[in-house]
Amino acid sequence: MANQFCTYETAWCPGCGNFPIIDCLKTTLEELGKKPNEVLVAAGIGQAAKTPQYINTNAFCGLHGRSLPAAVAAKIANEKLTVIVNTGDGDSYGEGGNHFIHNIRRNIDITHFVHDNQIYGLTKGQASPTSMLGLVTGVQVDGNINEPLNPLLLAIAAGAGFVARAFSGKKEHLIDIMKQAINYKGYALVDILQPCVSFNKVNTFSWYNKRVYELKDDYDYTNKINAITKAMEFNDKIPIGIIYKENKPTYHQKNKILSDNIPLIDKSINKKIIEDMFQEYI
Ligand SMILES: Cc1ncc(C[n+]2csc(CCOP(=O)(O)OP(=O)(O)O)c2C)c(N)n1
Ligand code: SF4
Ligand SMILES: [Mg+2]
Repeated sequence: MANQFCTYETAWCPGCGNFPIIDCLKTTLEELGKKPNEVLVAAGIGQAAKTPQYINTNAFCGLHGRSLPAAVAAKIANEKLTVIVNTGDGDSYGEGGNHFIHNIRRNIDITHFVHDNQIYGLTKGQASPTSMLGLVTGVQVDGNINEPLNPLLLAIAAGAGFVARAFSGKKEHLIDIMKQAINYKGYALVDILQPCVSFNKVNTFSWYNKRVYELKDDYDYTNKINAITKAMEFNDKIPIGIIYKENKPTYHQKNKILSDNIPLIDKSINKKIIEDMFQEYI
């Protein structure tokens, strides 16, 4: 049976690491039994941020760095929607860095899949927040002079309840992590290592393949100190899997108006209160 999330022509380069991610996303949604109208895929601007245009769901592309505010607003308006952000490392951690930190604190029940190619792909190879020190590209000819950000460490420190890493070259594992992230009640971050075959000539499929290893069942992701140590492992070995998980109250559970399980869009409005308020300004 054809996947109801459909296949579209894309503007991505042949061999781009975005292809396995979108394939896995469609399989994940299908296998979770989601219907296209029950899902919103949101993004900002970038190569990864074109994802909403290539999948048959509700879609929103905002400004660069503004994927999370749009996604959060949609979830607050209609908690019945499965809200997924698919966007880049620059969009999430650079231009959107402020939103990243503060939406972790809110713990809204959305899923954040970061296509982390360690580069600004769309704009042809400038260093992103996760680019490695010294990375040379066509526009970064003397090498990146800034220390990379560790998004997993930052997310754990900011209080995220679900923090994971995956690799677009390991599809079965990625689908498993995507399912767990979407089913998690609260903000879930999955940093997905995604080669950009055109502009990042260092962090290639073979570079990641040599380094990534799957966390074993005996790894205790509920231990925050363990998780901090694991999150810092990004050298000759890179762990993939759930790095940290903890159940915490969601934004909807904490908020008096939203905690009754009635979506904001279905709540009745007392027009008299609004009319009286407008009268005060006339
Ligand atoms: C406020 C703002 N700054 C810069 C840009 C230019 N710009 C568009 S996409 C992009 C980089 C995107 O990188 P990333 O989010 O990592 O996505 P990728 O293309 O690598 O998938 C930049 C700098 C912009 N559109 N808006
Ligand atoms: S520039 Fe890089 S990230 Fe963008 S489509 Fe091409 S390979 Fe993919
Ligand atoms: Mg990028």
